[in-house]
Amino acid sequence: MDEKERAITPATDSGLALSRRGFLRAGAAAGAMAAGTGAALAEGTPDPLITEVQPWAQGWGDGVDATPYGLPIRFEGDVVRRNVGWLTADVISSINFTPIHALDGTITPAGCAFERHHSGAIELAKEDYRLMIHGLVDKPLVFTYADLERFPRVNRTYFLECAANTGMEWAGAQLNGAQFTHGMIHNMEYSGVTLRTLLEEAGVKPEGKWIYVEGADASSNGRSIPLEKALDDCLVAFKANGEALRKEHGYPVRLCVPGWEGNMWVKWLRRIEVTENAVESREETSKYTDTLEDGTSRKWTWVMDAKSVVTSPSPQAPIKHGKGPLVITGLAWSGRGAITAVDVSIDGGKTWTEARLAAPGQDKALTRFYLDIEWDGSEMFLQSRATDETGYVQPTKNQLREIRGENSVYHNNCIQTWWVKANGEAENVEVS
Ligand SMILES: Nc1nc2c(c(=O)[nH]1)N[C@H]1C(S)=C(S)[C@@H](COP(=O)(O)O)O[C@H]1N2
Ligand SMILES: [Mo]
Repeated sequence: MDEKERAITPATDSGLALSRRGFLRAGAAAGAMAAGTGAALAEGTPDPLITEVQPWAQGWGDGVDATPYGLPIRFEGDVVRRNVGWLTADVISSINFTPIHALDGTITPAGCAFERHHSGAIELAKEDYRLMIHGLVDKPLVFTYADLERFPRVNRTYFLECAANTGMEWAGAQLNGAQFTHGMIHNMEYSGVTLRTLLEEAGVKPEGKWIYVEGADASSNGRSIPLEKALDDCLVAFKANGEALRKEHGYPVRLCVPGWEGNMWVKWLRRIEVTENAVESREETSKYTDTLEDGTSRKWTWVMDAKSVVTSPSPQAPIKHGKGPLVITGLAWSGRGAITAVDVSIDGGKTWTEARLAAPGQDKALTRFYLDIEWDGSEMFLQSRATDETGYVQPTKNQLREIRGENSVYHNNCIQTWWVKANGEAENVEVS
């Protein structure tokens, strides 16, 4: 038998191949074991997908040289970043959203992770990269990319959430999909050097109380960060999920400011100035402050409070299988530490059931939760509520409005409601 023949002949010598009758009986038994979720095969109606040799088993598949760097299979072409038309004033100063409704686990694939740029995504080669540390330091320094690679390295997984995530929902339920209401977030494993290591190399003078960080793009996106945070857990990162940062995520080097608003995670990081006071730049005065009911504004609201959302079922991920076993799943996170519990309600917050965390909550990283229920086929008002290690509990929309009014854009971490109808379709709604 030559190679080609072997590929198109079903195996008969493995002991695994069963006669057609034997196979059907085995199929029916397996169906019965799976708690009624699998369709048990009816006697006498063979499934051609099982009984017939399919086209993909009748010839060669692609060779190993067909895709030196892989993209998702075409059937998954829907799992992509999306814009909200009226939010994207133009493509240069724009935002797109992670398809969280279609992902599972906690790591966001870089290829579909949200992006926010103030002046477009720039192309900066490693050879052209310079990072300057100056200001109130003993020894001003400039690092090349190759220099950064020679400092002791760490790996840490953190979420980045834009402070504007869910910001369109203050006045009422607006955007129909978890991707649009909660998709300004990604969660990656970063490799890099701690900012502390680099600051210690330069030697911070006793008067130094803040750092001012700036990117190499035209917007520069400058932000002031208290020295305490800079020395605590910030990273100067050059890899995400094992590979180089994508151009759009700040190649070759970005800053990670764990748990704090995404705006501070400066991309294409070029300059760190140690200062005595905050600079009060555009991004931390006219932007990224929260205007309250009385017209005054909250300032320095850096931390992203505990938050969660059911990703499925949700408007873009309706229930298609009718009543019976249903997996409810979602994401929870807190900028103040680890998630310790997530509760799920199917009746708009009247009663709650504790969900199962897929893995124990990690510090300032996304946590996946599941609640496995027997759905009776009636409508649900689906909510999730996160609790973090400080004991903080995610507020309802009304609780948040009582304190913050409705003038805010940023830092909306309220409980989200999906109205799941009897036909399985879901809609973004508010319950009072
Ligand atoms: N240099 C630079 N850094 C930047 C920005 C920018 O426009 N330029 N946008 C900021 C904002 S508002 C957010 S929310 C995050 C977005 O990071 P991402 O594109 O990896 O999602 O980057 C921040 N860092
Ligand atoms: Mo942002």
